[in-house]
Amino acid sequence: MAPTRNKKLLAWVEEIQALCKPDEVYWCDGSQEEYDRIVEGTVRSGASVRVNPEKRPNSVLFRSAPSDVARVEVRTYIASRKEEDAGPTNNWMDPDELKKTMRVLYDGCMRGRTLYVIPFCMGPIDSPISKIGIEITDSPYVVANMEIVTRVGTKVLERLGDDGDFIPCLHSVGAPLEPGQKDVPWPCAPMEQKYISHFPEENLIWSYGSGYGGNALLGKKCLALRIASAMAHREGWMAEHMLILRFTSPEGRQYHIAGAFPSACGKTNLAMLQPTIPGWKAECIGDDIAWMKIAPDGSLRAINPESGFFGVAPGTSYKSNPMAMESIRENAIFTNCVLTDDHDIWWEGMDEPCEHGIDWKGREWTPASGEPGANPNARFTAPCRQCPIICPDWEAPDGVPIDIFLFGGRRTHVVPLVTEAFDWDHGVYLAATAASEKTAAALDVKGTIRRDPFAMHPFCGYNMADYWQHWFTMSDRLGGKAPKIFYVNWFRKNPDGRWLWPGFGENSRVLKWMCERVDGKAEAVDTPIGRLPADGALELEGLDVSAEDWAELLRVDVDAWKAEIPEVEEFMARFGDRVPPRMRTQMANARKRLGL
Ligand code: OXD
Ligand code: MN
Repeated sequence: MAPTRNKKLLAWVEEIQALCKPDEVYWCDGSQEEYDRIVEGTVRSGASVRVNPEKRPNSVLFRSAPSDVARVEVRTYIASRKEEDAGPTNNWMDPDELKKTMRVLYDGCMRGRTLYVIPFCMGPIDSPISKIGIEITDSPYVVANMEIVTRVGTKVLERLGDDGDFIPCLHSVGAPLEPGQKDVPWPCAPMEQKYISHFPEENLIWSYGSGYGGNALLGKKCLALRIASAMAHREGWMAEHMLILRFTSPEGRQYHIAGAFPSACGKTNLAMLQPTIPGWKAECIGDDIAWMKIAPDGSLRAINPESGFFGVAPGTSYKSNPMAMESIRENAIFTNCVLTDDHDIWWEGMDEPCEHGIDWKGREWTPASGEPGANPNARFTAPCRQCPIICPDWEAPDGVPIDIFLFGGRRTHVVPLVTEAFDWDHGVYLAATAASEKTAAALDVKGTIRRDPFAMHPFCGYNMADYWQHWFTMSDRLGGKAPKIFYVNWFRKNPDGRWLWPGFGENSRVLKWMCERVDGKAEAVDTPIGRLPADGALELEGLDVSAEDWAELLRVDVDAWKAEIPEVEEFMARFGDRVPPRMRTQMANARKRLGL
């Protein structure tokens, strides 16, 4: 019996059941008993292996099919009625055409499998900012992950009630089983049958053919960013690809920082920062997504819509991110990591080397194997509550007030350690022209530098130029309560290829300067690209950065900036006359300041 009387939900489940023809239907209640049972089922079927419970209680490792290891941007669609509403950064298809194609694929696609109904809430159950989604999937891996990264089950159906609305999210791995056919550990469909489809005008998600991460855990990138960004545009709020952290001064003044960085720029590390400057404290609220609304007092308040981390594993260590390492000591799901001889997990960049194990493809592995043991986009999934520095207010229904927006990317040259925007509109220009060197989180990104406006290039569910206008409009509504905007680059190198900035916990020094700027306390100097810390304004005491390296970190190479202008303008030209007039003003100002 279905545990709801919600008519829209009952009708949708019935429709999808008739289309996908599963062997059975199971409604998730979100209990621990259910999670344990579903995970145990994957162990018994051979889809996962249990990690040594003495080392990491209640944790498992999955190995995906080698072709299904990351988000597939070429197969991701924004199916708005008009192509120009999707804009040049999205793949577009006519919604009717796309549905026609996908209905053929969905027909009978769950034969031999269970259809799971996952009621989930993005954001705290009692938050007015939260939204409810229902994911239908035939993947127990998806169920287990969704039960960590979102709030799932009976409590969600209770909030939904008999008439409440939800965002339908349909997912299938696209691998029906014939009677008697044995399943493979990681079922999925070939690349040309994968579709990650969004219908922003109907708040609808259809995903087919991939079982991995953002392609399959539909609450995350699909709902909380692509669909939510379009809803936020219509409804006057913000859905951003941002970490949220609380930074508290020795005097107890709290600052809340929301930061957008493309994949593979250390966003999770920054979200779990351990400050090196005496007396300052950092607490994590979220590591990937922020939903923000203007509160009755005029401040911009943010929640983390997720309840778990789905972090990139390689490179995560007690040195780079001790709080993430502490978060994955138990109750974790690992994907595409190495299984060590004592049945623990391992990946490249972990503190201790691994001499021998089973690699992510299930083969015997040693460091001499010539290939990484873990896939570069291997992941850990763990509940936020297990993070030792999770903020006590991380589930506050009204969110936290944002003081600072941070943007950045991975740039080995040109971009200084930190730049403060002259004002909001200049900040929007900096964020819109953000760029980063390439990432392993997406399979199909070409070239080494990619413009990634607001770190939303893969995640904005409508025309990116309209999204910029939305940012301008939000500032008009926020007025004097608008957060200050900064741009950072932790990754600058000297001409010999040596990192100039130690990064990690030392980034707290940069955050402190920003907080002091918010309070009008620290000095800055104007340059053609924005405001940079004045001599001595950013605390360097106890840090081993030579005067020469410091000068290089803040050097504004006007010629290099000039050289980037044509490419920036070419990028903007892709949006044609949708580019907001205020962005054009910023482009003209940028030229003028550089003497062009
Ligand atoms: C992610 C991404 O997985 O941004 O968070 O790719
Ligand atoms: Mn992300």
